[in-house]
Amino acid sequence: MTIDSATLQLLLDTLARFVKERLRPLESQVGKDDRIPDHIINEMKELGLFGLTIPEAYGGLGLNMSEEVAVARVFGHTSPAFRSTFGTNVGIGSQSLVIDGTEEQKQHYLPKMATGEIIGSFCLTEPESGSDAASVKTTAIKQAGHYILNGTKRFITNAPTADLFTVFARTNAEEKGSRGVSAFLVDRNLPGIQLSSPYRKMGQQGAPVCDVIFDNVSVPEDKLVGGKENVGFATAMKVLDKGRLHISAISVGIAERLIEDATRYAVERRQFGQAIADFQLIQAMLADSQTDAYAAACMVDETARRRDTGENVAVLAASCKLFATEMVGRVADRAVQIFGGAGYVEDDGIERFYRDVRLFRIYEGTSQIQQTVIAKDLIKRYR
Ligand code: COS
Repeated sequence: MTIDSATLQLLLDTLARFVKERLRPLESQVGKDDRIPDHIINEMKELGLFGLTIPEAYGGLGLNMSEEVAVARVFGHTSPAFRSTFGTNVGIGSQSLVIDGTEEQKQHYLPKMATGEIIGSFCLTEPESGSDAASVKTTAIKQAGHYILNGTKRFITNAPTADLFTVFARTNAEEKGSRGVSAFLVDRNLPGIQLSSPYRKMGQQGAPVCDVIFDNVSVPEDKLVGGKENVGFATAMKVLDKGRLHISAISVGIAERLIEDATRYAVERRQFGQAIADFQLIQAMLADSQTDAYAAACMVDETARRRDTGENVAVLAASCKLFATEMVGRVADRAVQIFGGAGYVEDDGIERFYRDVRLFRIYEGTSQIQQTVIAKDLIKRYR
């Protein structure tokens, strides 16, 4: 859907107030406790955040890509763990279903995902299949109306709290590459599913990640996404195209937050008898950060707009993710530099953002994978 601009502005203002008044005061606590408080999760549910991108017909807000990136940017103004709480329902945990699910599958799961009653999670990565996503080894063997799943999925965001896993598994053992992979909707409570302990991570405390182990898990055949075997890899890629734009928008939001914090600090902090903001070497860091963030914002808005017109934006989304996530890494680094010693200790939270943003260059496709996607497309056009 497309909402009118006044309604969108109202939504963005409400969410900006929620971020400022409810989430920002909790950043340090969440960083220490590694947990988002339950009352905040309930407020997120009430605001409809779990259903932002789920179509209205299934109880969500049905935001289009331009609207989604605008919301993601607002959530970039606080710790990314808050966004991650509802992020899998909005993104990789629900979109396989939204994009390629059957009508029955959508009706069964999406309304509950939209309210946050069901948390979705995306199980693609494995111990031996990371960037080479087409090489998944988890198997799904058809047997009497069921698929028997065996394998391990690694570093799965929100798996500790998930009720539904979208699992990518090999249905064709003869085909080692992308053409033998299928997507399944796997309920958490099926026998044979085990979770590892949550990982202790460099950053993004409050966004739980663990491994999911499938040991002879019997999944009814009607849980095959779209009812079609061996097309799961394309589903995963379509989901990731969208996810990459979303992560790019968050990166823009975090860069804006860090520029705001660093500028305020530079204006207040005095050295050599004047505000450090008056030194041109500090100004250069602020100006470079502002320019970086603006460039990424333009890329994200333009790519989202083009996706909304129906254009295939796979390569543009890869460009956005490459630039925006590297950009926020540079901005976070400069923010630490401007804060100096105060940026290195935990009091002002700058070091926490520095650690948090590091993940953006890795998950949903590393910077090097984005470069590969972009270069492959470019070379194909000239060969
Ligand atoms: N949309 C739809 N289909 C796509 C697609 C996209 N964006 N990208 C690829 N495909 C299709 C291709 O058209 C091809 O289909 P055919 O076999 O019918 O021709 C198939 O998928 C295989 O594509 P390709 O040959 O490009 O696959 P590769 O094995 O070379 O891998 C990369 C492609 C490396 C880009 C992919 O494996 C990737 O994105 N890896 C990173 C994984 C990732 O992001 N992991 C994060 C986990 S989630 S946090």
